[in-house]
Amino acid sequence: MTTTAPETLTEYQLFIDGRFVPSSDGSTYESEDPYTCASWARIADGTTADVDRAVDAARRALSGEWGRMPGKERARLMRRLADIVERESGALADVETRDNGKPFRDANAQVAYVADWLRYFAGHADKIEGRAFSDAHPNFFAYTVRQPVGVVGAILPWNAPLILLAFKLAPALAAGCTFVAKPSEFTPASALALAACVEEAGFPPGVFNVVAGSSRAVGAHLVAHHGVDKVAFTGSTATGIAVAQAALGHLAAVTLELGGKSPQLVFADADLDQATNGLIAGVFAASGQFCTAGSRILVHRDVHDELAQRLRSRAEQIRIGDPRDPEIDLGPISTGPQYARVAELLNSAAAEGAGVPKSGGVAPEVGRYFVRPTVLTDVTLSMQVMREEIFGPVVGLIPFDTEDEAVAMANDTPYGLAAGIWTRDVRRSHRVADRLQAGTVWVNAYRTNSPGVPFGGMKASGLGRENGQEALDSYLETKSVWIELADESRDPFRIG
Ligand code: TXE
Repeated sequence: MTTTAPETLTEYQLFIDGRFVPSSDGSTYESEDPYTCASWARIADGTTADVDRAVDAARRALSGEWGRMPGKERARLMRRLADIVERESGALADVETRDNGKPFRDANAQVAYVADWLRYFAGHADKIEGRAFSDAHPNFFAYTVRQPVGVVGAILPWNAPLILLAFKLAPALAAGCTFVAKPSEFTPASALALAACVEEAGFPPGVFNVVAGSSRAVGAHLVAHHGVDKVAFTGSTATGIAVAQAALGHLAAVTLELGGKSPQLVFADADLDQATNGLIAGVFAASGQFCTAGSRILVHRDVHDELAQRLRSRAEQIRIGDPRDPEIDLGPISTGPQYARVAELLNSAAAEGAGVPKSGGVAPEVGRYFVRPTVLTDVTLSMQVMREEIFGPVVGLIPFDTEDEAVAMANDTPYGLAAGIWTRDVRRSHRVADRLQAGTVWVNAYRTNSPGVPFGGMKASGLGRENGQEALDSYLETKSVWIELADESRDPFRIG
């Protein structure tokens, strides 16, 4: 990463056991602003010893004040944190924009989501209930209690650092868990900025810890740590598999939110104005760097040419540049390696015969990591760009003739994260939604989320769900308690 004059850098320390601390060996690294391509922050460079300290603190918090705290008190702290996040939203969004290159107006909306997620799950914290079984067995009464799964190790990506942290943190706190976050080495700052809000909210020490680190060994140590009871991961499928294997090595629970190659199906009867707008949101927002990006547009042959033309002319109007400028729609690609990956996929598309418009492709004249929104035509499902996750503002259109063909093409991918259907026919929308292999299906919409609606992937897109009741359940263990009601002794050699 490039270096600027050290005095201009903002300093961030690790947050362990309720205190901001340097890394155990005193080392630091610099985080790059992908718009200026210069370092803007100096980050304490966490080590495996820091992970050990954080996990120890989280374990102590579980058996201390936090572990004994009633749900309504946890809820109160979570609501206080939501208020502080809201008060600090401008500053938090600014950090996200600097570290990630996300346009400020999108970053600001995502920080507002963090407060929403905390408040939604705060409402669950005092409603965690078991069941009673008066007739489970003669002369027995049985009941279940739901207890926090324990210490959560959260591995976070760089594309939406704060909101993807909130997807994990909010249900974990509601359940009574403690938390060690390992942000992406590319975007460590916002989790550390959030830690200042957690400190001010008054959570007991050790409930929330952040260990940033430039080495991937830090995350690997956290997920393999025997003091971690659950691993919550968002990232690539390949890393997700390695993370799950390490977690299962000590039988920690795992949720994985992984990559995608989501289809958007546009039928001939769709409202093309609405569809164009939704398709743009579904693949070009955040420069296409979100897991549900709808990068495969499957369109009925009758409207293929018209839709391609509309998308290209709308794409040309998208304003790219300084993400701090409120007039800008798209900032840079967030990291150097990711920019190289998008550029490589664009080259492969051209080499395989795809139609790449002159208005698309990389944009070095705007900045080193810029890619213009690019609508590819003449693509096939076998091309690399149509099979692999791009994570950039690039989309391809493929025509279909029948509903069956559209569904078959949509499902012809190892992934199963999301899909979009554009049609005015309500019967078709239900029929197709039912047949798509995807954890989320949007109809005449795309890229909406709510803390109450489960989110996650089928197939190579993940394991388990974030958000909603399913998320809360994944941070709880169920314990069954049996009580003998009869006074007499039983035959000890016969199952009772
Ligand atoms: O992801 P990784 P990267 C996809 C996207 C992108 C690709 C690579 O296609 O091009 O992944 O991005 C930590 N044990 N997505 O390299 O490797 C790492 O430090 C424990 C999709 O950033 O998955 C980081 O914090 N942790 C995605 C996190 O895992 C490990 C979001 C993600 O890194 C580790 C981001 C290990 N062995 C990228 N190795 C989505 N689902 O939205 C790395 N990490």
